[in-house]
Amino acid sequence: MPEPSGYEYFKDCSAVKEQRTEAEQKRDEEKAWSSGDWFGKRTWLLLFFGLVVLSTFFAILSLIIVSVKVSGMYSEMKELQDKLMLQDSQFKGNVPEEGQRNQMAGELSKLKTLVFEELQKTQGNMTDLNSKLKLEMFEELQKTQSNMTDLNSKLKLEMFEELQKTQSNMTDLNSKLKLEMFEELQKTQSNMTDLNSKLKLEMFEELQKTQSNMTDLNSKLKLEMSAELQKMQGNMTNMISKLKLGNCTCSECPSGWIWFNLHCYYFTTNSGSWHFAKGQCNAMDSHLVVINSAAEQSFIKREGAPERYWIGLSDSETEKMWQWADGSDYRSTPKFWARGEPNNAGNGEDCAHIDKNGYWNDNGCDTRFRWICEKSLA
Ligand code: MMA
Ligand code: CA
Repeated sequence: MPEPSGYEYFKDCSAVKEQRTEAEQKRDEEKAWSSGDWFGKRTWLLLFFGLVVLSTFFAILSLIIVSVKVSGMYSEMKELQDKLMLQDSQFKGNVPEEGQRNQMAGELSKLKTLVFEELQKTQGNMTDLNSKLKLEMFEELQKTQSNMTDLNSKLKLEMFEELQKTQSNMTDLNSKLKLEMFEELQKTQSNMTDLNSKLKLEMFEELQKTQSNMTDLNSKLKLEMSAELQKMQGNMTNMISKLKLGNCTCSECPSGWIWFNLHCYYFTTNSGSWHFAKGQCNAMDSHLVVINSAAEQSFIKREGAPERYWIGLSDSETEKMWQWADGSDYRSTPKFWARGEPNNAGNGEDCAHIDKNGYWNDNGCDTRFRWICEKSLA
């Protein structure tokens, strides 16, 4: 015979279970109840009933306590009401009569009067106190004032003394300062004097140096100028020689002759008559000087004074008809006669000469004078 499968085995077990008896089931339940399990039905029932009994007990207890308390309170209330009623009746019984009220009003007015009097007294006292206070304050003020005056006087005295001290100190200081300043000034003055002397010395030395330098410079300058002049003279000589025309020396005067404005003048040192002089000049290819301008007159005056010299002017042909030696027109040339000349003194003065003062005079033609010859370079 084959072995049954697992399923079939389990099927068989269920079947066995279904087959259990009711008696067996009852027995199991009883077992459960009696086995002491806390979660059994019986225990729960017992607990429920216990609780019901306890609550009922407490409810009744509370009711009793509350009723006792309420009855107490009620009796208290009653007592209070009685008291109030009693007080009310007493009060109603104490309302004063009219007489009593008048008496009370009288007492009240007396009280008022008393209070008023007391107030007046207090006011009087206050006034007195005030006066006293005023007096005391006044006295105190007077004292304070007197103290202040004393203090002021003391302070003034102290200040005066202090000022006197300060003044004396200042005077001392001033004197000291003056002394110091005087000393300082003296020192400064002495220093200044020294400096001045030094400065003077230095300046003197400097001046001497400058002077010596100037002297040197002057000498140098003179030397240079002399050299320059010599050069210039040489150049002039060359230029003059270049200007020579034929036999005539146009820009150069012969030795002993003086050059002026393109003319040469010869001032003699020997003397002779006017006619002798005229002849001498002609012999030297010249004529007695003829003055044609103020410049020429100045030149003659300058070179001739203070000697007397014959000039080329005479009126020997016709009296008062003055004629120049070279034929120049006497009327058109400037005249430089001395004051009061020509005077033809002694009726015998027909020849003119330069007098000592440089101005012209007519004189006797035989008088012996130096003479001036003139020739043109042109
Ligand atoms: C006076 C004066 C001239 C005159 C000379 C003659 C000195 O001057 O009268 O006019 O020509 O004498 O010597
Ligand atoms: Ca004269």
